[in-house]
Amino acid sequence: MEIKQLAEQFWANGYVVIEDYFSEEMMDSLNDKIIRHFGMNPEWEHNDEFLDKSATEVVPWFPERENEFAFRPINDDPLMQNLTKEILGEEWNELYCMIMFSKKGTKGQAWHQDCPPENKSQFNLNRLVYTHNITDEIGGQTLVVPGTHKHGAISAGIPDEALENQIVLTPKKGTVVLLHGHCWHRVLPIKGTYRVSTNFRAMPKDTPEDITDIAVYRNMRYKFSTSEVVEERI
Ligand SMILES: O=C(O)CCC(=O)C(=O)O
Ligand SMILES: [Fe+2]
Repeated sequence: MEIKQLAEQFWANGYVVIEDYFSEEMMDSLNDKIIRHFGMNPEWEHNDEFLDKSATEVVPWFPERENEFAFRPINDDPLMQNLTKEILGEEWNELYCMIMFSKKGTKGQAWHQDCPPENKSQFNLNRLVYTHNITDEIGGQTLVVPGTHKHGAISAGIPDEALENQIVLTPKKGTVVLLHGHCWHRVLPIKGTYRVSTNFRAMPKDTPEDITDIAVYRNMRYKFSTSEVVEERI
């Protein structure tokens, strides 16, 4: 599909999916790297209050902060570059590369927005790549509510209940998902041995580097840098 049409879909729905994009070989070798880093039972990074209250159980890794640049070809790929430019404008900026690992039997992630939605022109763009198949057996499907990047703060309520109009994405190895940080999204519980996603976050120009410091959940706003609940919502 044309870059312009993909960008139109992104702005209509708050996300766009490109299936079968990256090669099996590239995905297998990056997935091996990810598993070598995490093993099958990595320590939690977040404190217990966050893990319980947010109903979110993931362990992040920022490989480029440790001089591991093996994931760069994802960012440097021509479609990723051209589509990012079409969506964000000529002068977009990279934010960081973040890999998220979920262990077997964990909750995934509750509904959230990655950053506060009050300023519509400032947001993070998730550029997600899946290095293994997500399946109904493994769990860990990504849920989105189309169009909600235009709806302001996510409705307050139970963190992980089913929402009206939710769509289930079941990305396969090599699939790319571009997802607006204000679009309401979550990850279903993990039943298989593990689940990972790789995210090269980007942002429009004039967006602060700490744009993702506060995330919005249905029961709170949470500030990662100080590990505090900055707003109770229910
Ligand atoms: O891993 C995913 O599918 C989505 C993770 C997520 O919440 C994000 O990229 O902000
Ligand atoms: Fe997110």
